[in-house]
Amino acid sequence: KEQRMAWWLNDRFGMFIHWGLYSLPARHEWVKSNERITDSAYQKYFDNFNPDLYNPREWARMAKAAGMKYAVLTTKHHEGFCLFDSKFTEYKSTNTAIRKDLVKEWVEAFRAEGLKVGFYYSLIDWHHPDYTIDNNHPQRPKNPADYDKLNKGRDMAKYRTYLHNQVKELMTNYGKIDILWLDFSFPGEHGKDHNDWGSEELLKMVRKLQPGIIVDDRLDLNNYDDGFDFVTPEQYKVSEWPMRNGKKVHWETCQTFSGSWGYYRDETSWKDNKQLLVLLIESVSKGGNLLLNVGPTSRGLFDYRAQKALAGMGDWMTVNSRA
Ligand code: FUL
Repeated sequence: KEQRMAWWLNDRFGMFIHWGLYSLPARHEWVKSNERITDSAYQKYFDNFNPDLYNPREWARMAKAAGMKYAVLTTKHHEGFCLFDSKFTEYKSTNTAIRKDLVKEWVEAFRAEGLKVGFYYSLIDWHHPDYTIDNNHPQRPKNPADYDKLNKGRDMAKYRTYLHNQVKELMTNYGKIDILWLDFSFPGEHGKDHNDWGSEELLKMVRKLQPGIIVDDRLDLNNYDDGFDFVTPEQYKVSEWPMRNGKKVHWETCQTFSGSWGYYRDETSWKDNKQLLVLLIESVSKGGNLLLNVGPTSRGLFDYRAQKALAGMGDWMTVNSRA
């Protein structure tokens, strides 16, 4: 394990990219759930998805210039839309106006700039008809007694097969993948845990197909031997070294420039250059990694505020990065 973690522990700084249909409404990647939007009302974002200015080589150059050494892209977020050409769904970028496997181009572009590549894949899926309605689903009922009624005809076992099939595609069709970022478990009433995802089996398959891959901790396998490679403190500064089962573990904090992960046009809470640098320096000096997020626009561009923030990191990294 320590061997497969070596590059990640050295590189320390990566780019997260949250991109999907939610970049069209441009007000949070959770918009479908937050506003309880129906599938038919959400359809317009699929119909209008056309990132004609998508140039992943440009994204990769900006990541590299910022001093980042690896990147993780949302191949599918909670909304269920796939940026890759999956055999198991029609809800994918190749069926939109752009007609492209966006993941394939992304992987090639980032590798070409010398960055390591990672896939984020959402275990949650608000589009799949077999995915059972739970406490964060857009169609969640006001009255808890209605869950059973709403879930009639939905079959989590079928969704599980779908999810395993898609992860298999991602682990098979794009060459060597350095990181897999699965997201996420929320055990409890009307929540989901490792049994719903088939986590143990899923992880076994991933490790077999990609022996060197590094996997996050959101599969609800915290108590398993080798159930994860690093933990993922989200949106807060880590003050003490994270522990699991009495042992120090590798960690990476993921953070946004403002509040949301998906492109949010009207958000005004952008961190300034000093805040971002402090985040990086504090994380690394405390033994962690920083995965800093960009939410590209629906046409495929990095917002000017993101570009400015990245350039500011780059100025500092140019003189302070060790490799
Ligand atoms: C969370 C997700 O629900 C957010 O949308 C985002 O992807 C973040 C990195 O993880 O759990």
